[in-house]
Amino acid sequence: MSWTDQARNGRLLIVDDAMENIQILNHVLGEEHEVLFAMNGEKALELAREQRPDLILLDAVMPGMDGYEVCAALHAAAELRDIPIIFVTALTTPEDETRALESGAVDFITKPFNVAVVRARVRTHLTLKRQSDALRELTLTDPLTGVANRRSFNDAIENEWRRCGRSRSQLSLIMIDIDHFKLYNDAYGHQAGDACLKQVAHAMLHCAGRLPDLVARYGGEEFVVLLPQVDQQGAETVAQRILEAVAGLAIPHRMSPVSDAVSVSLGVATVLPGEHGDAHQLVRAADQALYQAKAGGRNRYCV
Ligand code: GH3
Ligand code: MG
Ligand code: MG
Ligand code: MG
Repeated sequence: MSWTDQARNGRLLIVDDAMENIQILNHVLGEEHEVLFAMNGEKALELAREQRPDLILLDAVMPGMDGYEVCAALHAAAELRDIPIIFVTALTTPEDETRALESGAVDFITKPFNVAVVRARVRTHLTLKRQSDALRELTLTDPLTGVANRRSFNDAIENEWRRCGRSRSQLSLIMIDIDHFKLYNDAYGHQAGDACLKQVAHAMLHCAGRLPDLVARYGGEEFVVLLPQVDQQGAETVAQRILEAVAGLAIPHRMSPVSDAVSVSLGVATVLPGEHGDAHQLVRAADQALYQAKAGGRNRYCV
């Protein structure tokens, strides 16, 4: 088995203004991949946005937006930037090829092409794309619980701070800390502690179900839930839901002075991000509210 053998069943977007060229490429690649096609640059961008192909095969010379412009537009969009682009073109000079690579293409295939070479190159780039996606996923995920890690949270809060600032909408943050977790480990052992962390993390995922919401492990037995475009009342509702969901897990905690079962304390904060201040301010506010919840007896949320 060659190293690219797993690179089948990719979703490819073929962009060419000539139907005949699309048909040829579809014939070459359609058997082992899902093929979408667009006959102009605008349609290509629309499809890329809607269907998120794994790879784009792009013609250079087209009326209207040409391939270089499509390439530049794809690279300007953060969510499309990582889709690899292979130029497939009748242009053949080193200058054409250089320009394509400098515009962000990963490869350059000249027409007329060899069928086997096109298949092999597509597989190679799909393999590389899958490997880089997997690595990226690893850098953003907490290995124990499977939720986002702190790095991912740091990126998200900075992005959402800017985004909510632009749209003049509120940004809420909940910090969650498991109560008397040291005693839990002492009573049941570290492995049971790990299993408890997983269960609590999963329970929180169900409480913050909307797409822009982010549940992350902030460290040790502390989690955060970031809620873009959610006001204080909405954030309190989520906090209450988390309290109930964790109680609903009914994980016995015989040494807890607070409850018979594992409980959490939560700090809720909401801001309207503006020109002044930064994301740290929101983290500090949630942390202070969490401190209040701990001082006030635990197993509760404070604002
Ligand atoms: P409080 O109610 O004030 O939060 O008390 P606490 O005992 O939860 O707080 P403290 O910060 O003293 O202890 C946190 C404990 O969490 C200590 C540490 O052993 C445990 N912990 C942190 N990370 C992990 C982990 O990955 N696995 C397990 N099993 N335990 C962890
Ligand atoms: Mg053309
Ligand atoms: Mg803690
Ligand atoms: Mg704790």
